[in-house]
Amino acid sequence: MSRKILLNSYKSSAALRLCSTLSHISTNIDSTGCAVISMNKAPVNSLNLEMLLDLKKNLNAALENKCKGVILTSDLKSVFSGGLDILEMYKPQEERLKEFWSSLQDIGLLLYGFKIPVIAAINGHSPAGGCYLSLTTDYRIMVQKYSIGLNETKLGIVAPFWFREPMINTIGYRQAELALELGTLFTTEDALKIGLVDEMVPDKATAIDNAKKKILEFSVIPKQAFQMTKLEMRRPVIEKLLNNREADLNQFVSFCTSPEVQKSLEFYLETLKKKK
Ligand code: CO8
Repeated sequence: MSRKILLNSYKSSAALRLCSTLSHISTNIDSTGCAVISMNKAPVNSLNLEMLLDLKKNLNAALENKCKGVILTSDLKSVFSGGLDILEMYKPQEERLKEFWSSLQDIGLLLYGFKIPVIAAINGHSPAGGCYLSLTTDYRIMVQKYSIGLNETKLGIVAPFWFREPMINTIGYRQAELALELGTLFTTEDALKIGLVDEMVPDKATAIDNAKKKILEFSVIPKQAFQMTKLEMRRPVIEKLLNNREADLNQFVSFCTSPEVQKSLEFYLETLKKKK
């Protein structure tokens, strides 16, 4: 089967659907130029290597199609993303583990410095890597009654600096320190109170509608002014990661493959299974 992404300009038709036949991610570009990128990998949109590569392709396609902005959301009923696929980190094969982390770094760099506005329409639970994805966006709209946060410590693992620093930039140092140490998962209501999300809405349709309105609001700002401001605000994290990619990768691999971390991941996976 071929993995094809259509790359026509959205202006040539009222709406355009970009998808790859094997992909769990699809993009719909509406007639106003808003690209809705939807993750659809049951049961929890866990981010494995293939999912990260697909996400990168869809994000780049939105840029190539000269979209006004991107809305990142989920097609699943109650989960935005369950974060990194724990099975990528549990009993890993080293080469794949490296490729996996390197692809995550790519996504982090691409999204945090993305040239057009990105809005997260968080229509379900969003722990760990799911929360991180939303932290890289410009604006977060979350449906009520779900949970969000960097809960890595609860798994016995540590969020890298390029997860932590966007969290600090979003909710401030003290709140981030406490939340990271405790691995807090906030309800939508509490996330709104501390500024982890910008809006709380009753359902996904409202989240998408409001996200489109926000993109239109951004689109009246001259492009260069938007891009330079965003880049200047985010440059310290982006440059730190660019300058430390290799060290960060090596640190991740040695941490992840340590017996203590493997034991913690095994225990956490068992806990998830026992929930049923
Ligand atoms: N990876 C792989 N499998 C997962 C994950 C995941 N992240 N999350 C859930 N699953 C699996 C479950 O084990 C279960 O599998 P099975 O059907 O075989 O029993 C299936 O998905 C469904 O899970 P639930 O029944 O729990 O689904 P619910 O809809 O009830 O709940 C939740 C959805 C809220 C997302 C819940 O599954 C959950 O809390 N998952 C764990 C989320 C989490 O803690 N993720 C952290 C991943 S680590 C990360 O993202 C960042 C790490 C960065 C640093 C690394 C340094 C080493």
